[in-house]
This record gives sequence, C-alpha cells and structure tokens, in this order.
Amino acid sequence: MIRTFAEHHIRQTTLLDGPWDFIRDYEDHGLQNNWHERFPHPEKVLHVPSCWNNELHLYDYEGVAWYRKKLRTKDSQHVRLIFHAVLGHADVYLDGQHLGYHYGGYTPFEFIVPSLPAGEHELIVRTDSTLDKLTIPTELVDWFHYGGIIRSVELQIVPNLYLDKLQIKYELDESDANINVRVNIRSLSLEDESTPFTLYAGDQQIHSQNLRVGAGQTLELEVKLNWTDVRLWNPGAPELYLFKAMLDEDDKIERIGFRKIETRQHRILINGSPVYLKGVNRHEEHPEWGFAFPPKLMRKDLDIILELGCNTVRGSHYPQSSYWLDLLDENGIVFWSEIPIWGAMLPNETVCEPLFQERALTMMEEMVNMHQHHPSIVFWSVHNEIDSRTQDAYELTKRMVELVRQLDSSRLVTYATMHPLEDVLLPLVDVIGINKYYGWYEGQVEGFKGMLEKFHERTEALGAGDKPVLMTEFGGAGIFGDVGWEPRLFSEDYQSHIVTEALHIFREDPRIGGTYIWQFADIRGDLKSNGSHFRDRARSFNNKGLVNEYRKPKQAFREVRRIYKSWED
Ligand code: ADA
Repeated sequence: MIRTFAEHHIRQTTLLDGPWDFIRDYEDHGLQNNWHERFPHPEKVLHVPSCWNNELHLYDYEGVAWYRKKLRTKDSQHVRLIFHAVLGHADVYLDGQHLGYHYGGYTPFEFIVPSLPAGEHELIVRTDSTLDKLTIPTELVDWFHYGGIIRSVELQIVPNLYLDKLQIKYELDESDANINVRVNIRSLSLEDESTPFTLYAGDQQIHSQNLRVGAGQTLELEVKLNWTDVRLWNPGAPELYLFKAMLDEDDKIERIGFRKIETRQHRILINGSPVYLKGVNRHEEHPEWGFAFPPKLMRKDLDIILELGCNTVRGSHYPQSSYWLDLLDENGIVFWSEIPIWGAMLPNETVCEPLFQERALTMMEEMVNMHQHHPSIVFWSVHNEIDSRTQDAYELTKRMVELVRQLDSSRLVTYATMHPLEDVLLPLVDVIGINKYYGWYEGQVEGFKGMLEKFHERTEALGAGDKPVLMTEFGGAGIFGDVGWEPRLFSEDYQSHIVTEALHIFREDPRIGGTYIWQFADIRGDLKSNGSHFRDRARSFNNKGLVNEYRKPKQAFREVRRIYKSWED
C-alpha cells in the first residue's frame, strides 16, 4: 500500500510487488543488460519491496544487484511505471531498452512507455547501493544504509489524455482560503483530442470545462477558488479535504489540510496558536525489514508515538513513506522532513563538489514535490550536522534554502546544527535545530544550560535571536534490559537520567520551542569491522532508542511518557 486512501478510481493501477528474480553482481559488469547470458539462473527470488541485507548471507552486501520481473499487458497500452523508492543508483530496462537512470533512495521516479504492445514483458532494474565520497549519504554515516527496491513498484495504464500533475496550493486568511489548483494534462495521442475536465472537493463538483489538447502536448491549467469557513488542520485535531480531478478516462486524487504556519517569539504557531513540540527522531527502519517498512508496522509506530505523548516526529534522516505521512496527517502530528545529508563526518571539500550539490538540490526538490500536500509537514530541513562553521557550507545552504522557498513558501526551512556556538548559517533559516549530547558525548547533562546561554547571546548578536530553537537531538544509549541499582553508562537507568534531565532543562528555557529525543527506536548501525568509526555501538546498533528495535519500551520510554503527557502543548 502506497497511501492510506485511493489515488485513482478510474485509472488502472497494479503493484508489481511480490517475487522478483535477484542476483548480486560482485564484479560489477557495468550497465550491460545481458541478464540471460551472465546470469542464466537467478541467485534467489526476493520479495519486493525489501532490503536485500535482511536476507540470509546478504547481511553486509554493498554493491550492484539486478532485479527482474515478468509482466503481461493486454492490447497496446500506454504504461506508466513508478518506482516509489530504490536505494542508491537505479537503471531501469524494459524489454532490453534502457528507460533511464535515477540517483537517490527515498523519492519516486517514473517512466512513461507509450503504446506498449500486448504480451509478456521483462522489467530489469540494476541497483547499486555503494556509498562513496559524493553519494548522499556519503560513505561515513551512522545508520545501516541497506540496498534494494524498498518501496512499491507501480504499473499504471494511462489513456491518450492523462492527468500528469494535480497541485493544490492556498493562502489562508483566518478560515478563508484562496486556493490555486494546477493541473497538467498530457497527451500521448498522435492527434489533437478533447475531454471534459471536472474538479471535485469531496463529492461536490466545484469546476468543470471542456479541453482540447494538441497531439503529444502537455496542457497546463489553473483553477482559482475562494472558499470561506474552511475547517482547519490543527495538531491533535486534523481536518482533511480530498480533491479529485477527472477527465473522460482518467482521474487523480490528492488530499490536503488547511493550516497556516508562522513563528513568533521563539514559538511555532499553527493557525495563530503556539505549539510546544514534544517529539522523537524516527528512522523508518526495522531489523527484519530495513527501510522497506511495512504499513502494518507504521501503524504500530504511530500508536507507540501517540502513547508516548508526542505531537511531532522528526523524520531522521531521509524522506519517509507517503503512507507514514498520511497517518500523521490523519492524526494531527507535526512532521520534520529532511534529506539524507548526514554531515558529522563530512569533509568540507565535499560540500563544494558540483555533483554532491546537484544531488542535494535534486533530492530536496524531489522530496518537496513528493510530500507537498501533507499538512503534517511543517519543516523542510536541508541537512544534518554538516560543518556549519564554513563559508562553503553557507553557500550550499543558501542555494538549498532558496530552492525550497521557491518551491514552497508555506512551510518553515531549517537544518540541524552540531556547532551551535560557531555556526554561520543561522540567519539563513526560519527555525534553528540543535543536536547536542551533554551527558553522553560531552560532559554532564547540566552542560546544556551553559551552552544554551552562550547560544542565545550569539543568536542575539547575529540578529537571529527571535527564531524558534528546537532541540533536535539529545540522548544517550541504553541497552534494552540492562537495568541496575545505579545509572551506569549503557544502562537503561543512565539513558533515562540523561533524557529526563535534559527535557527539564529545555522546558525551563523560554527560547526553546520543542524537543526531539534521539531517538524513537534502536537502529542497526553501519559498523564496519575494519573501520575505526562507531566502535562504541554495542551489538552494531545505535542503542539510543526509547524502545528497542522490536519496539519494546525501555525505562526512558516510561519516564518520557510521564513527562510529555504532563506538559501542555
Ligand atoms: C548525531 C546524528 C545521529 C546519530 C547521533 C548519535 O547527532 O545526527 O544520526 O548519529 O548523532 O547517536 O551519535
């Protein structure tokens, strides 16, 4: 399941999920698409979506792998193939023809194949999960990055005239909305064709006209609507609206929520009311599923996060599934969405590399396009913990922030810093996120107080003093089940001590607008036996979860639940 609601009632859509032939290509034979000669027998059959690193004997494999699936189509039909997420590099072939290449990991890409003849077809995907100095994330990263086709592959049959894009933007004045609906209708026909076009809000028809689209052209249409008394999407009290665009033989449904996001006096305001954010960092990862996180478990993550008393989640450190965002929309939870630039060990030279920059900008654009309609998303974050003390970081961040504002001016732009006292990027963004680990990597938990004092002085001096500051990461490791009489390093007791003390310090500081504990659940780490990094990660896991990797609560979970539930929003 890709979404919690149907995106089409008329358009024929099929998921190509299920068994695919799979083979590793240890020697990396490049892009030659001669599967039959090189791999007469597939290594195994793999269920898609999944990560191959969750299979026996593939635990550590990083590199090239090929996937193959046979599919049948009836008649000659226009086919739209959507890959909802493939990790790393992906090359797609249909019947031996290279359809295209995508680099990324957590955002969709698609191909249109006009007039595909009836019969059996062979779909082949070459993926490469290798990380290097210019991939995003780069080769040094504190999570296991996995490989594979991690989200659904969808096959749609589209008619001669089909809805290529339905975008809804609005401006809100109290509960009055000026709505701008943009629609792209694409023709795959060899002749000019006409179609009725109708727009619905829920079941109600709100616009209708006839259109003529030139052969092979894309028609861009704009519909402006003025609505009064819209029901607002609020944290904890969400209201959602379905918009449906219809042509003679096609349709497309999107869902939005109306809310206004602002900042004032160190607070995030939603619809004019300040919200104190109580959150956790969530990796979309599970020991049996890797990043191919199934919807059933997303619902359980949501229940646990609600049980904890959270009103917000940070999607560390990459764009998370649409299904997850749908659940947050439906439950009125605020979300922070970011791309996987994980910078704690990123050399400054990397941020200047044109390929790295191009990938960063493309990922940002793809993330905004993919998730633009989710009312739960309040923050677009451009990176995490890069060396934010340098002019090079400033230049890259400026470009990224400008791009995001150009694509979407309705949300707040931010990033997370690990150098709050020397950071030069603070004036560029709307909200400042601080990652610090007093009580774990540095000093005692009380160290937060002195750091925050200095930080506030610094932001005043930089003219950024009224911006909301969110504590986007803090915490410590606690091995599940390791409890005792005293708080020792790596015990549940000590983890609980750090987190609860830190929460009290932050809540007493009026300039802090919210907290995101590192982290929701334990995650598999990228510990390499031959490397010198992350060697403090017992079990090869990052053990700073409030719940373990199977979502069993630790002591810190129970303590945080008590605190979060006692705090007003
Ligand atoms: C950083 C980083 C996280 C994680 C954390 C830790 O702040 O952003 O991804 O690595 O540290 O556990 O050390």
